[in-house]
Amino acid sequence: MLEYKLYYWDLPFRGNFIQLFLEEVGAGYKRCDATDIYPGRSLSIRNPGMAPPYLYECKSKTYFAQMPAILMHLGREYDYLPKRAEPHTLALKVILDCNDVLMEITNYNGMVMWEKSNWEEFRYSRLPDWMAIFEKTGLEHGLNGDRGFLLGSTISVADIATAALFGTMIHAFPALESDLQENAPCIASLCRRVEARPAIQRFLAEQRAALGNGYCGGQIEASLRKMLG
Ligand SMILES: N[C@@H](CCC(=O)N[C@@H](CS)C(=O)NCC(=O)O)C(=O)O
Repeated sequence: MLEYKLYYWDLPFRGNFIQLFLEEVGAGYKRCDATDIYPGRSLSIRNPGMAPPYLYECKSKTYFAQMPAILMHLGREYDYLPKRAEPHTLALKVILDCNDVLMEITNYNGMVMWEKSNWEEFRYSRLPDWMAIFEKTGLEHGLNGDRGFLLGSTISVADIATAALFGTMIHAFPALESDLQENAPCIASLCRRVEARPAIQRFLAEQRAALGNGYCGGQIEASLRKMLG
């Protein structure tokens, strides 16, 4: 049964946060091209949003935009949010952190292309700090090298988001795998475990066969590839 339509580009970048989640919970969904809504219809849909991803929920006949809002909505629908107030708030904080990292790695949505000097500042200063933030969050909630989740003993939307962020990033740019391993070894292991969950593994195998190591597309992806040689 069709429960959701996800409008996004044929790229993993922000869309995979939602797609990994929909795969994990076995929701009936289809991915539609972002151009079905964006930019022409963006303002005329119910709950308009500025840019893809958009999630259409069939049962409520409504749309949701903004990746973090979409994931929080799905997390609530499928009981993938911690119950206690602190980890519940942290789940949102983790998703917002992920979105900040996406913004930073694309140099603010490709506003300016990367140059060696600012790329190295990002790669060897900001990115390791981000990785360490995720690692410390996990360690504070019982994550270790081969078990546990980011916010406790059960999987939550924060684990899906973390794998969508760093798993996708190191698949697209294998040179960054050692950065993650060095700065956040438990997060590296968490990403591997989330990516090995059966439905997610099936989906990623298909997606990666089709898209190779495509990431965010456009000139900014080319600029990232130039930096990573
Ligand atoms: N804050 C938004 C960002 C949306 C966004 O930047 N979407 C990109 C693709 S990942 C896009 O197509 N942007 C076109 C635009 O901003 O006009 C979210 O988290 O969903």
